[in-house]
Amino acid sequence: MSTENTQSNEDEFPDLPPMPESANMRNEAPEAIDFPEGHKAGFVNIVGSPNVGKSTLMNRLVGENISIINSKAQTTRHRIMGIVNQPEFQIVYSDTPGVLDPAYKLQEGMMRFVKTALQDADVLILVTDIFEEGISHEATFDKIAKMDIPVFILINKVDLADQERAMEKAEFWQKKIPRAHVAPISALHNFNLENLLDRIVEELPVAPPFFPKDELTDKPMRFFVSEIVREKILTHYKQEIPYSCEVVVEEFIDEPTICRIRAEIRVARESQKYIVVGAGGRMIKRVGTDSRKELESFLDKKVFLDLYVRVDKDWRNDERKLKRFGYFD
Ligand SMILES: Nc1nc2c(ncn2[C@@H]2O[C@H](COP(=O)(O)OP(=O)(O)OP(=O)(O)O)[C@@H](O)[C@H]2O)c(=O)[nH]1
Ligand SMILES: [Mg+2]
Repeated sequence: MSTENTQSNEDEFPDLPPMPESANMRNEAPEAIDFPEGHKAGFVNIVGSPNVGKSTLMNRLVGENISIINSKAQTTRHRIMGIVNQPEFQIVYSDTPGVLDPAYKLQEGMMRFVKTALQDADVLILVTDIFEEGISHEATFDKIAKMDIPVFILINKVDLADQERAMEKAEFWQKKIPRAHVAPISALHNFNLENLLDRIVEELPVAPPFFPKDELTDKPMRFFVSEIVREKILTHYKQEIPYSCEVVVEEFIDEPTICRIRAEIRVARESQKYIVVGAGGRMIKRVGTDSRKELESFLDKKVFLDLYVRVDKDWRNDERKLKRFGYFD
């Protein structure tokens, strides 16, 4: 995606701060793209508590595995866009990190993504599940309740509840925001998602596309590579380890028949490095093998993965490092 802004009035307003990323994208109406009269387009942003199934839902709606999914909370750390293109509309979904009160700088960065997603949404999807009791994060909910854009409240994981509980939840949420479209769904089992697309398209504003019509996401290949490795870390380690790791792709060489990748797992402390490596390097080897297999299927070619573990002291609280990892502007 080009970041050049051809309509810039930089000369007139030389001191203006740079646009936030999402606002910038909105100025970028790609003029070369053909679209019919009455074309609809908009940002459909998905928010909700950790672990309720936001990423599972976005992947279903887009039809591709864009966001990593895991049974541990706080899997998603970034705002990740998944784009659905049809000749007559373009839906730009955004998956976001689960809403929480930040306890360290990394989480502050994560919550900034949620904040922007609440600001630039044309349509909002609030995901909850049948286990969430009441309203977990009042401040965020109050903001959503006051917004004057269409809101969908999707009660996920109804495959794990009886109908009565699902109905109770639906009534609870409908009372909280009477104008919202409330629906029980199962993102995992693709239940009750058929009509959702049509209803979302109905709510989209008439607008030109924001992205070229063949784009699927706003993120580069390296991002998905690091996310695949991070997902394996979430799967293989317990407790605080996944939350203390960041994956940095240091080298990505895409050759015709093989992809050569060098990635570093950054941990916050020396003791975590020992756990991640494991006795005789067993654990890191497992993570490497699983990552390589998935990368091969994702990239559709052979992958050579060189995986290192490095201590990057207290990176989670270091704003300069977090900037480099893409959590702050
Ligand atoms: N039974 C059931 N499990 C689901 C459903 N949707 C998601 N899950 C599971 O719930 C867990 C969390 O799913 P995610 O999609 O990662 O949830 P999330 O809201 O994106 O989580 P964070 O990124 O951590 O905030 C995973 O184990 C999913 O397989 C569903 O409809 N039914
Ligand atoms: Mg997620």
